[in-house]
Amino acid sequence: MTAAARKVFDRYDVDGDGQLTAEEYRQVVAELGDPGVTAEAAQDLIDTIDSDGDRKVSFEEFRASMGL
Ligand SMILES: [Ca+2]
Ligand SMILES: [Ca+2]
Repeated sequence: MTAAARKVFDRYDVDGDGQLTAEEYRQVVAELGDPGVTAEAAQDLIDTIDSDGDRKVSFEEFRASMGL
């Protein structure tokens, strides 16, 4: 399951720095066909998953959000 989570994470981590930002999330969702996500909505989602308060999502935080 960790490998599957890694795959999803890597897809969203566009610049490959190991952190998901709201901007990267928006970019991927737009590519998937929904350009209507606002910066605010994207940041809200990131903040929901973010547990250390840096407003970005690390792989550990991402995995924890999936219950893994
Ligand atoms: Ca990144
Ligand atoms: Ca974080």
